[in-house]
Amino acid sequence: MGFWEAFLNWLRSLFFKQEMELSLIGLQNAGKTSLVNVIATGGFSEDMIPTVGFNMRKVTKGNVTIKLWDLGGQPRFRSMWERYCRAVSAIVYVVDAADRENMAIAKGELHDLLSKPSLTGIPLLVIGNKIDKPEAFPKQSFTEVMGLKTITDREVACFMISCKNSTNIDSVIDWLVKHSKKKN
Ligand SMILES: Nc1nc2c(ncn2[C@@H]2O[C@H](COP(=O)(O)OP(=O)(O)O)[C@@H](O)[C@H]2O)c(=O)[nH]1
Ligand SMILES: [Mg+2]
Repeated sequence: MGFWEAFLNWLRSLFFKQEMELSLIGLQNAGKTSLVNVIATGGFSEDMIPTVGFNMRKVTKGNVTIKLWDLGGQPRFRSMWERYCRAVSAIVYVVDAADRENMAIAKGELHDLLSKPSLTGIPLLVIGNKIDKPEAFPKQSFTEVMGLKTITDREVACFMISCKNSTNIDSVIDWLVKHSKKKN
């Protein structure tokens, strides 16, 4: 095992010791499942949460619970956003940074979600994924297109990553560790 992989594994082990519940959301195909796989590298258990018409999964490993679902095209289910995000330590929003066609939809869904009063103040991590693709937006344009500067009611971080190449996964895990409640 190289130094880099050993370092990532150390970060992963720190992360799964945290007591934490996260919401991991984004449009279909953004890379949410890939991100869970690259963070957890197996050893997690996965449950479907039976909610009619609403594809919601819950992944658990150690003390960490990740609630995952696909946003977009389901206005009927917006009333459930609050139920699934309230009281989480952080909201992680994944975007395909190379999918320029759907970026406006991704932006709209994010800003609708953040307008829910009960979610005010929950730290937000926005992830631009698939930066291995040549057409991916660079960070500055991504930040602008997603309107991240206009979000002022909470802490916002943004990382550009590639799940495929494991680029910047360490930054993501490090941010998550810093935003979990420490176990005493
Ligand atoms: N090129 C590239 N493809 C990716 C990356 N991450 C995910 N994908 C691909 O994008 C597709 C959707 O990924 P998935 O994790 O299923 O998205 P989800 O619907 O948000 O869970 C799959 O074909 C993945 O292999 C990445 O960093 N780079
Ligand atoms: Mg998925």
